[in-house]
Amino acid sequence: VEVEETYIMIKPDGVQRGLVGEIISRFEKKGFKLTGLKLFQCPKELAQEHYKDLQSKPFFPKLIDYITSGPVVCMAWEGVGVVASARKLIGATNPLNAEPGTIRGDLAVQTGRNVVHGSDSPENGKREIALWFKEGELCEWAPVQEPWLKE
Ligand code: DAT
Ligand code: MG
Repeated sequence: VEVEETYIMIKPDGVQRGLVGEIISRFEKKGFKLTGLKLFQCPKELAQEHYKDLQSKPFFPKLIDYITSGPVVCMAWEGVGVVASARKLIGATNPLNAEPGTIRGDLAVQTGRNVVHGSDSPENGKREIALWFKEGELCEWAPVQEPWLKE
């Protein structure tokens, strides 16, 4: 498994419900490296581009309304196997099917209010980080804990 990047986003319900710290801390505690972070009001066009694979779905308009209904927290995280690991920490798309211990399993009940997004492949991780962050908004840095996380 390689060092990867993933795009994690706390959706407007997560921000409104005061879950920002709780959600960020789960990725921090796991041992991944935060390389980008901002609070952001997403324009409709960006939401549509982000979810373009779902364009033809009946729920697409509602999804775009939801994602643009308030500020989101945009994050880039880096680490060994971070893409799949973050998806596990997040849990199933429908929070009612998400295992306890996962973010959606612990903190959400409906698919249309599932509090957090995570990229589904390393390619999409790169694509989404490039979509949501401008150059200069990402930081390359060496956490002091690194030798205690990697053999
Ligand atoms: P995930 O967010 O787990 O990667 P996805 O990429 O299939 O799931 O869908 C993106 C978002 O679209 C999802 O978080 C919530 C919404 N969505 C997906 N399937 C839905 C459905 N059947 N009804 C309503 N909203 C749905
Ligand atoms: Mg997805």
